[in-house]
Amino acid sequence: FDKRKEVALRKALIPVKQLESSVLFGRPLNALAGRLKNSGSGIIAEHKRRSPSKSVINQNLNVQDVALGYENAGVCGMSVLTDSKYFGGSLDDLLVARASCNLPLLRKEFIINEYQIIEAKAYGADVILLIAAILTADQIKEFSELAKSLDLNVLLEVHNLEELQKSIMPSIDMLGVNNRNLKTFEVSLETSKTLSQHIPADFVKVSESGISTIEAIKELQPFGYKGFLIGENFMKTDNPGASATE
Ligand code: IGP
Repeated sequence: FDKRKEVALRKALIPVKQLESSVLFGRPLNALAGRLKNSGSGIIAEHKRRSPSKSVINQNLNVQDVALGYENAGVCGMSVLTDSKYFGGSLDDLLVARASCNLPLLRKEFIINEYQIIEAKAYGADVILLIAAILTADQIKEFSELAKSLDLNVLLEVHNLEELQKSIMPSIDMLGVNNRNLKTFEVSLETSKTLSQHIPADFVKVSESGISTIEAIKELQPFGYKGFLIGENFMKTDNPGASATE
């Protein structure tokens, strides 16, 4: 996993002290969890240029237009892929999104180190993603507690019962069920449906990936889902904001 090298290099370039001096570091949290709870549609719209499952989705858009479009569409939050290797994203994308809109922003990244959480705050994120499949329960606890201390929301992503059970802890705000199997790329909304009954009621439930219709959202709402993370379906169009408006 050369994410480790990437993070070490960035840390050598920009030490923690410097991140902490970012004007964005002391920014008050724009909480996504609260917005999802009180919303009818609960859409978290993603900026995603390409992916390992689909290769190119859209390379012709700029982050500012996408962020403004999503904000005008009235979505609850925006997710910004910052991984470059698999998704063609960057921390710069997060920064541009932050400068362009007032939506709660999720840093979509493979977080394996505390440094990336401090970075998320310094570059304007309100929420971090933690992926249970690549973390131990101890790491999830450590990372989510650090995020809380920085006034960040935590979205914890699971794909099966085992991952869910090791991850339930009070420092998690939102539980995301990824409908896409990250190994086979197979997508099924059934994953969200079957796991929902094992998620305690005090977590905001988010269904992630493979959602492309209003019908899918309506199908998932009775299972308690308040948030719907949608990328490709919006990003494959010329105007992602307009498609998020429906
Ligand atoms: C969005 P989709 O199928 O609407 O483009 O999916 C989002 O759920 C997906 O990008 C995602 C993801 C991730 C990407 C979910 N979990 C973890 C990278 C890493």
